[in-house]
Amino acid sequence: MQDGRTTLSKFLIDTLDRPPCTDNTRDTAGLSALLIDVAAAIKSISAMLTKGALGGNYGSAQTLNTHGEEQKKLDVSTNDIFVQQCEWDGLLAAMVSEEMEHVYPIPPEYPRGEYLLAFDPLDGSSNIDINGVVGSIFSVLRTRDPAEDASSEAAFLRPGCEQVAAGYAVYGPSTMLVLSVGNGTHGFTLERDIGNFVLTHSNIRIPEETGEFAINASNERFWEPPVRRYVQECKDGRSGCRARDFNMRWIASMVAEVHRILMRGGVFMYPRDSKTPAMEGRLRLLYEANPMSFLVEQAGGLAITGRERILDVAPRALHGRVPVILGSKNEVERIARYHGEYDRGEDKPFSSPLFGTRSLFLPDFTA
Ligand code: AFP
Repeated sequence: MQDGRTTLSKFLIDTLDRPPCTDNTRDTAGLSALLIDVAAAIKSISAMLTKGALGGNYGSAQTLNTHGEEQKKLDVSTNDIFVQQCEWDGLLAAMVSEEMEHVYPIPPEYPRGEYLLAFDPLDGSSNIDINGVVGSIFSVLRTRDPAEDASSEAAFLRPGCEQVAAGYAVYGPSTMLVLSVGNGTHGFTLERDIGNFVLTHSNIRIPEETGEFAINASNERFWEPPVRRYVQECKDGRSGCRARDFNMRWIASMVAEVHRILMRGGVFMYPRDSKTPAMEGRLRLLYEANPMSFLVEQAGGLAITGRERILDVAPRALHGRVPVILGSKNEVERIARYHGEYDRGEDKPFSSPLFGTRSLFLPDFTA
């Protein structure tokens, strides 16, 4: 498949609807059609966003979502676009969205399919009124068996490793769709003049090394020690134990942060913090952490909560949250190691009334 010439439809036909995929016990043609409907929703949202303030969509919807957060007008209208674009085609059994409290079963007037779609229709919506980068995130599961009540919460409460597809749209200077169906992570750029997504970034790979990290530093006093240790070492730069300088970013849009990491490496952290102890983390598992972790792992990166692989986490609620640390393999492994050392009490600086550092000899001893 050639960057710059392969459209999304051709990519999906070549990837899903021809051997070896069609050798699978279950047909994947429906998945291609579903992803094309999701892409159509993304094109509609992209067209709406480019109108900016002229579209009359800025500002608050004067409503709260299921999490008690104020909804922007675009949160509601982008959610409606996803629902209207995907509910009718007989491919879905149900949907879950950040903007809807309960599972949205496919209405009886439409045929039901075998897939489940979970999505955040507009991620980073606090950036809308400042014309910042925003995105949409989606995750696709298959119902386990036709007899399952797909409109139940239980149908969605599956670990992220069971996803059959995941992706995001990033609405930046260009609109891109980045997706995986389990054979690598691939990027498509919207060719507005013809309305096609064209393959421009095939087989994205995240560099294993990086000198860039992203975290909301205003929460520093609430972080756990292993996170504070890692960030402090990055800030110490070449004068500290890492012996090299780092750079920091924070865009307040997970899609923009993850896209940067897929393009040039880096680490994104929204760790557990004591700011709201009852919350496991800030980001939602089903339609933010899981799809992003799927894409990152398919691109050679890692995605953890700090103590376990995100894709192994068993969801307990539709809108449950998790800590998220993802990106370049070597840095995420280091952060995981710091959490392990902290949990085992091994990260305390060595102190003893009798001996120097970890050796028996005091530091000023020279042989
Ligand atoms: P909004 O969609 O409410 O703007 O939240 C965006 C987000 O879920 C994620 O995309 C960002 O990384 C994170 O929240 C930003 O959180 P802070 O507002 O605490 O920086």
